[in-house]
Amino acid sequence: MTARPTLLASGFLLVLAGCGDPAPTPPAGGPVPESASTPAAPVAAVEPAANEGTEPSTDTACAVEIEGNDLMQFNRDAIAVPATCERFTITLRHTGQMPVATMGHNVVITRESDMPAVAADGVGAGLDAGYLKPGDDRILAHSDLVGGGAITSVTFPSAKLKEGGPYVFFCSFPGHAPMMNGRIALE
Ligand SMILES: [Cu+2]
Repeated sequence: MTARPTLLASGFLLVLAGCGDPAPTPPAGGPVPESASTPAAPVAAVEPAANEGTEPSTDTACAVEIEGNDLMQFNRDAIAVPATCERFTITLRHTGQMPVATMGHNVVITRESDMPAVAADGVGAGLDAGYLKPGDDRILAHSDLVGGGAITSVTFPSAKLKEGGPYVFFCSFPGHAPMMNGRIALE
């Protein structure tokens, strides 16, 4: 965190230095057009600073990471989506070791009232369909189904949670939804 102001400051100093050089040396001719482009430099400096966060996406306000394990558990029972986020990303990390066919996990978002039926239809859809019925419009968003050691993510418009809730996230692998679920809501 403290590195950002420092980098920004040093970038700003470089910009200042860049502005100073071409001005006293007009005979060069060539550098003058380049100096005209220097006002864009502060903008460019902002972008790397924003991406500079090498921290996991969990640090971002419009994203969250959730873990699923070999004990059929998520490590969260609620997800708050800031209303200021146009889009929201859920990253699912399967921290277990069991294969997708025996302990697969996904993250599926539906109305709370739709969860049992969507999960039941998912069982019928089978493993190859990620235990989700194709074209099921009750599914607002869902990730891939992954096995131990894998990571996947799903990004969706936050507006999907605006009306008609309460909403839940759950895993649609057969038998997992009753244990692996939680509330998800705009706040
Ligand atoms: Cu699961």
